[in-house]
Amino acid sequence: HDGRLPLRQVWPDALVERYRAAGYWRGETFPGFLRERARDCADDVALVAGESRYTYAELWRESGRIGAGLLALGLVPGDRVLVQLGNVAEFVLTVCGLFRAGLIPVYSLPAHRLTEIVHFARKSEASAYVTAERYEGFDYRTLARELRTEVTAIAHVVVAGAAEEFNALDALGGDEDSLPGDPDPQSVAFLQISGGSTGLSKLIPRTHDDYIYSFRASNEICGIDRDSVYLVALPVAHNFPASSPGWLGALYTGARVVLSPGPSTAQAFPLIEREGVTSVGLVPPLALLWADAAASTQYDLSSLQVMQVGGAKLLPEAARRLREKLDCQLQQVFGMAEGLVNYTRLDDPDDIVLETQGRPISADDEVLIVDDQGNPVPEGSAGHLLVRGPYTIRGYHNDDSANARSFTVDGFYRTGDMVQRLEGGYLVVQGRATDHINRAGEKISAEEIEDHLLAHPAVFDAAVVSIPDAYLGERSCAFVIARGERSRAVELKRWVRERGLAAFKVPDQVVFVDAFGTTAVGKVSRRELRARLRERFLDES
Ligand code: J2J
Repeated sequence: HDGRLPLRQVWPDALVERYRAAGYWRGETFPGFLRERARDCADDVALVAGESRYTYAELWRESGRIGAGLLALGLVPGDRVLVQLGNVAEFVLTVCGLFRAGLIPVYSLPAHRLTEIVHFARKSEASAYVTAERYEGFDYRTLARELRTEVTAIAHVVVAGAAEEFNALDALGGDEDSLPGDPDPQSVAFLQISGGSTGLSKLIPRTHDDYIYSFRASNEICGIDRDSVYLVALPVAHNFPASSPGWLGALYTGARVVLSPGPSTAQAFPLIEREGVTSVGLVPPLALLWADAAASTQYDLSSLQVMQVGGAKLLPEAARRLREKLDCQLQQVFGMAEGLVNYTRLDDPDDIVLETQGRPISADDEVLIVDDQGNPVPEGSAGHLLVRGPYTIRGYHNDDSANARSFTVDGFYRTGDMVQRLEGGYLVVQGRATDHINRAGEKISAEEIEDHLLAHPAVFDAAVVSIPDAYLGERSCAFVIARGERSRAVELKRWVRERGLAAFKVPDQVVFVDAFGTTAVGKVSRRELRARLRERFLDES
C-alpha cells in the first residue's frame, strides 16, 4: 500500500456509531489536545527529566520545532519514524513532534538491538530513525549505521546528543507553517509493539480516537487530574506507563510528568520527594522492592497517593505484603498494548484489590471467556479471554497470518490469557495459553529464542520455557539437546546476545538434556513439549 495514505484501523460502522454516540470517541487528536494544553496550562510544568523542565507552552514549541524539522528533512505526513530513546525528555518531545507533523512514531525500547530494530523498521516500512547518542553505556550511532546498511529505506537518522554524520535533534528546525492540519481522529497515530507470543513482535496500530479514549477514561478511574504528578519509572515507551493513564493521560489533563532514568529506588525516591509525585506504575517485582525500601528511606514519600501494579500477575500474598508496607493506595492493572485495560477501582473493597486484576475500563468492552473449542465457559470458570471494544485493535499492522490467528471472524482479539470472571466483571488472571515468558513484565516469545538457538551449529533442538522465579516472577530456561559435543551455557547465552537481541531475551538458564523424553506415541506439539519440560524441571528442583 501507499505509505503516504493515513493508516487506518477498521471498526464496523455500527460500532463506530456506538462508540461515538456513547461519547468514547470524541474526534480529539494528539496535536489537538497538545494545542489546547499549551493554551490552558501554558506556564504549568508539563515535563521534568533530570535537570530539564518544560512548561506546556515550551512542550508545544519544542515539539513544533522537531516536527517541522523532520518535514524539512523531506519526510512526508504518514511516514513512519522508528523511535528508540530512553526515559529522557527528548522521547516525549520527539513523539509529540511526530504527532504534530502527522508522522507515525514506531516505538522500540532502548534494550532492543539490531535484529529487532531491523524487524520493526521493515515491518513498519519506516523512513527514519530517531535515537540517542548513547544510553546506559550503549552507542546507538553504531546501531544506526548497521540499520542503514540493512534497511536502505531508512533515509534519515536523527540523534539526541552528538550526532556525528547524522542529523542532530537539537539542530532540527523548520517553518512551523509547514506542519499539517490536525489528522483524521480515526487514523492511526502510532505503532506500538506487541509482547510477541509467537515469534517476532507484531506492530499494534492505535488511532487517535481509541487511544485518547483509553487514557481519558483511565484518568477518571485512577484519579489523575491537573494537580497530579505522574512518575514514569518503567521504560517510557511501554504501553503501561504511556497510557494507563501514563504520561499521555497526565499530559491530557495538564498534570506534570516526571521521567525517572530508571526504576531503582535510588533513582526514583529523590524524584518523588523533589517533585511531589502522586502516582506511579510498577511491575510486581519492583513494587515489592519499593515497599521494602520505603520502610527505611530518608526521602519523604508522603505525596504518593497511588501505586499501580501490573504487567505481570501480582499474587495475593505479595499484594497483602504491599498493602501492609505502603502508606498509599494500591491499584492492580491488567492491560495489554493491543487494547483492553482492567483496573481495580480506588474505592474497591480490600479483597477485590488484593485478589483480582480489576475490571475493564469501558461498559462497551465486550469480554468473552471461552473453552478450547471457543464456547463460552460457565460463569466463574476459567477460560481463554477474548475481547472487542472501543480501544482494542481489530488487527495488527501488515501481518495477515498473525491476524488470522489472533482475531475471531467477529473481530474479537484473542489475548492469549486465561482468566476467571467474578461477580461485577472482575477478572482474575489464571495463566496463559500462549508460550511466552513474562520476565518482570517484559514478554519474551519462546519460539523466537528457540529459532536463534537452533541456528547454533552445536544445537540439535531447543525448547524455551518459563520457570517461576522468586524475584522476576518468571525467568527463561532453555532446554537444549546438543549436536555432537555440548557447548557451554555461557557460549549459548553469548550466541543469543550476539544475534542482535535485547539482553532481557537471553535465556537466564540453559539446561542440557539428552532427549526431551517424549515417550508418547505420535506427534507432540511444541507447546505440550514445553509444558512437560517445565514440569520435569520443577519436579527435579
Ligand atoms: C497478569 N498478567 C498481566 C496483570 C499484564 C497496563 C498494564 C500492563 C500492560 C502490559 C499494559 C497483567 N496480571 N496485572 O499494556 O496498558 C500480561 C498479560 C497480557 C500481557 C500484555 C497496560 N498485566 N499482564 O503488560 O502488551 O499476559 O501490556 O496479555 O506488555 O501482559 O503485555 P503488554
